[in-house]
Parts: sequence; structure tokens; C-alpha cells
Amino acid sequence: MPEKFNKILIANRGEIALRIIRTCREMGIKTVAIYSTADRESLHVRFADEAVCIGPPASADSYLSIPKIMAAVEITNADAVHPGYGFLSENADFAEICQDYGIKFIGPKPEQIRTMGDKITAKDTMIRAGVPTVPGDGSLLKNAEDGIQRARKMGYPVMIKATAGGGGKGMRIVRNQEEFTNLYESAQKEAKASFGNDGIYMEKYIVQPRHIEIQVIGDQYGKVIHLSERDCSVQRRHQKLLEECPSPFMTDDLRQRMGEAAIKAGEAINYEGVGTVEFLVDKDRNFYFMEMNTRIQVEHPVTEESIDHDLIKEQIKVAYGEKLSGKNYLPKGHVIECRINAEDPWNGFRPSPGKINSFHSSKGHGVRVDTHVYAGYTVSPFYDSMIAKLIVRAPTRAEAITKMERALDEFIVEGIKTTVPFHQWLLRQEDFRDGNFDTGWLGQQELPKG
Ligand code: MV4
Repeated sequence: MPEKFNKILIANRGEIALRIIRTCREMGIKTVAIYSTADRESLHVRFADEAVCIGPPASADSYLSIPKIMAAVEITNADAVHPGYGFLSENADFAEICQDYGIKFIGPKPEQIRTMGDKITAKDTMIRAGVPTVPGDGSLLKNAEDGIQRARKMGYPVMIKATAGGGGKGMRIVRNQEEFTNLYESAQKEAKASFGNDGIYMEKYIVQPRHIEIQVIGDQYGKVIHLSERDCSVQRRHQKLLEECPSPFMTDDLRQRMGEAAIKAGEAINYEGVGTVEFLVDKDRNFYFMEMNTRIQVEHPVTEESIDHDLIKEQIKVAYGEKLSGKNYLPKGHVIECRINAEDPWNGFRPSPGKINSFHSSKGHGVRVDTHVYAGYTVSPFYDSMIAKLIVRAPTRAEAITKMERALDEFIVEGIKTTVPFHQWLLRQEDFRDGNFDTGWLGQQELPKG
């Protein structure tokens, strides 16, 4: 048996810091919280065994400051770091610094993060591994003229993407040759400003795709398994709002094939840790590798409830060298997660930070709420606006929708605006109830006005 960790420093905040602390407690592992001065009153600070203040509210001076975090690791004598999601979770340099200091970064190797972080390298690696990718080769465009030449052969519409991108930045749909040069130049400018890397590549535009991702986990001995899918097609400007498993679009055969492709993707890079392989799926159920997220994701509870396993526990176990059994996991029943954000859904999802005067969390059979907030908590404008994840599980999709409607009705937050009414609206829509939606659907709807 490999030796487990003695003490894990959690390089994050909010609900995910709390989520990680809970599992560490159950595993008998000591925890260290880090916090900015904006988070003094946070529950992750209270529930960790130790806590270290690492700076002012701005993320760049606290949760993104590698020197401050390494100093906290040093003074608390932690032997591992859990990065959570966001912040430094996909920063290969941070993973490498941890490695150099003899601290276990709970996640993949720096090289694996780098490979997947550069989208052309990732795509090229997938092509070599035999994972289906969107038509269009994985190589940089030399200039707009080069792009126009290639698009002529490929046929419009095409999509141009930043190789350093992800999450929609530096991405453009080009519908004809006339608009190519302008869109190319604006994508390049945006990529340069956002990532300091203006490399652009091109692929065929997939119309009305669904976003279906496969959860994987790999051990240190080259074994990768899949834990089925999450459908994340309900998005607004690349922000996911609701996720579910099974995907209403899934079939046993498609899951089998996508699962195999995701395992191939992981095994191609000897992937270690939990990860997510994102696919675009078209109306004919063709699927294409989009990107791989080399971290635990916000929506991981959907999979936890679907397969009845603690993913953070599994993640920590493979990080200290446990072997995977080798079998894949299939979903049981139906799970839906709604992201509750401190935003005003009827006014363009404008952030709504401030003090929560009263708070009541939904409860009851098949209901799970992952949150760091409570009555009296102040939502800071410095960090992302998610205040809770409401997750329900029921035997069928129809029953899960009914249960979610009930759970949303009893989720009470006073003092700030939240996305609860948006979810109540969404669950009433016929297209949603019929499973008849893709990544473009929400953008085409007329939302109620506030
Ligand atoms: C695409 C696409 C259609 N065709 N690529 C969006 C985020 C970035 N990671 C890739 N994205 C897309 N790439 C081709 N060739 C459509 C999207 C896309 C999308 C993908 C997943 C979820 C939501 C989306 C919303 C708009 C566009």
C-alpha cells in the first residue's frame, strides 16, 4: 500500500476548498487553508486544521501568487497541494515548482498540463492517438492569406481558434472569404492580449453541436478509465449553467465509443489524475475531441451522484500512488446540477455581489447542495459569482426535473439576486424538457425581463 499524505494545502477558496477539506477529513488527512483578507470569515478557513492569510483580495496578489502559496506550504509543512479548479489548477509552471520542491501537486504532470494547454499540440496528439477530431489539421496559420487558401479547400463556414485559447476567447466563426481577414486579425489581437500568444489555427465549423464531456481518471501506472458523461450544452457565453447525466442525447453505443475515445486520449499522454475530455457532438452523433481539462471540474458532483463515488477521494488516492481496478463506471438514475450564481439573470446576468441577509438551502431525499455561503455571508466582487451548486438525483430525467423544481422553490437567498429564477424558467421550457437543445439554444431564447 502506498503511503497517504499527511497534510494537504488547498490552494483555492469557496465551495471547492470546502469540498476538498470534507474528503480530507474523512481520509484522516490534515488540511491547510489559504485565504485573502476578503475571505477571513469563510468556512474553508474555519473548517481547515490550519489557515494562512496570503494577501489582499485581488487574486493576482493572493490565490494566484505562487511565491505566497509556496511560502504557506513551507511554513505549514504540507506534503501535497490540491489546486481545486480555476486559479492555478492548470498552471504547468506551478505544478513544476511543486515538483521541484518535493511537494505533490494533486493533478497531472507539468508536461501533461502543457500538452493539453496548447490546443494545436493537444489536437495533434489526439490525431496521432486515433481520437476523432474536428476536420482541419492541427497546425498554425502563417497569416490571413494562408488561412484563406486553406478555407477554400475546406469549405465555409470555418472556425478560427487561438492555440492558447479555450473557453471561447480568440475564437471566430468565418462564413465566407470576404470576412476572413478582418476576423482573423481581431482573433489574433484578442489572443495576444488574453494569452500573450497570437497563434491561430482553423477547423471546419460544426453547426449546432452539443457539449458532452467524459470524466476520466488515470493512475501512475498508465491505466485510464472513464466515468461516463456530463451534458453541458446549456451555456451562456461559454459559462455553463446546468449540467446533467445521462445526456438526453446519449445512447449505450455512443457512450461506449466516446468512453473508449476518452480513454485513448488519456492513455496517449499517460494521464495521471482526474480529467475531462470535452467533445462536440453533432446531430448525427458524430463526436469530435475539443479539449481536455486537466483538473477537477465545477460539475464533478454530477458524476459523483451518478456513479456513487467521491471523485476527490479517488483523485487523492491516485496522487499517492494507488492503482485503479480497470473497470469503467456507468450512470445510475438521472442527475441534474444547477449553478446558483450571484447574478441577475433578467439583466444580462449582471453580477450581484453583496450581503446575504437570509439563506435557506434546499433539503430532502436526493438533494445535495455544495456551497460555502450562509446567512450573513458577503459575496465579494473579487471572485467568481457562483454561490452554490444544487444537485438532484432521481430514477428518471422527468423525476429529476420535478425534484429540481421542488428544490429550487425552497432555495431561499435574500439580499442579492441569484440565478434561481433562471433555472425555474429553464426547467419549464418545452425544448429543455424534451432534451431538444444544443450549445446555441439558450442564446436564441428570449428571456423574461426583470
Ligand atoms: C467549436 C464549435 C463549432 N465548431 N469548434 C467553444 C469553446 C471552445 N472550447 C470551443 N468551442 C466551440 N468550438 C468547431 N470546429 C463550437 C464551439 C462552441 C461551444 C462549444 C461548447 C460549448 C458551448 C459552445 C458555445 C459556442 C461555440
